[in-house]
Amino acid sequence: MNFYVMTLFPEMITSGLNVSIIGKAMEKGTIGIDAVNIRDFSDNKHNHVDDYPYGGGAGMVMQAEPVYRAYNHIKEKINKDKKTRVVYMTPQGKVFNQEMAKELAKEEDIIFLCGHYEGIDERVLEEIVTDNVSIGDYVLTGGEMPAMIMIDAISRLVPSVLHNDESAEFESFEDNLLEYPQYTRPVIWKNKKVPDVLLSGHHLNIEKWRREQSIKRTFERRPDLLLEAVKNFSKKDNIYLEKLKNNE
Ligand code: 6GU
Repeated sequence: MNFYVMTLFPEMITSGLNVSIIGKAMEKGTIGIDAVNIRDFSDNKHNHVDDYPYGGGAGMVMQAEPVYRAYNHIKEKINKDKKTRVVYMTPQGKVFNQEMAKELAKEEDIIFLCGHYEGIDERVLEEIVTDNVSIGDYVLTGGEMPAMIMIDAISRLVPSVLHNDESAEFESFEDNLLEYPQYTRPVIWKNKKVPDVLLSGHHLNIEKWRREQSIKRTFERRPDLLLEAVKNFSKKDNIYLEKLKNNE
């Protein structure tokens, strides 16, 4: 899978994603990340890519033409007869979540557009953008970190980016439940003991305990997720949730 990022700060993207699991996947060639500097496509001798907003107001607006040229440069490298998703990172977009990550992981190529200053000339957005995406209800100075977050979340769903034993199939949000707590050696740390059931070697009991811990965590920390989670609940799950609600 290939990610193309149109940005004024390409080194932010490449240095931020060149490590750990995503860095390994790039090394192996499982994923490719190409950060394209919009400034390289400026149409003036000063390499400016922004100008004052028509109608006045604070800040500068990124011009349409350099963005459009950067886009065409990328399109020339991609399979010509395929329509490619172009994701504009903006707080005015649909809020990114695991479901969207799964959907986008099916794509062969994705182009991200990162804005800075007060935004980008609306006309080029109308011309090229297929998806407006936000990463949450707060305002950032640019779309680079949001794009990196999306690339990370999408990449780990691409086959063979994760090892089998870190598989993304059974984990938080897959069934709208949070993960159960984890422990490793030593058995006692600061007078706190690892739960006995995890030392018992009784796999059915361990599975039951972990399932209940997931439900408990979600109930306590993200009750908003439970509305969806209960749709896949077993009879035992429901009985356990009732106990939690009754403070038993
Ligand atoms: Cl995608 N961009 C910016 N600039 N701020 C944001 C965002 C994106 N998502 C949340 N805040």
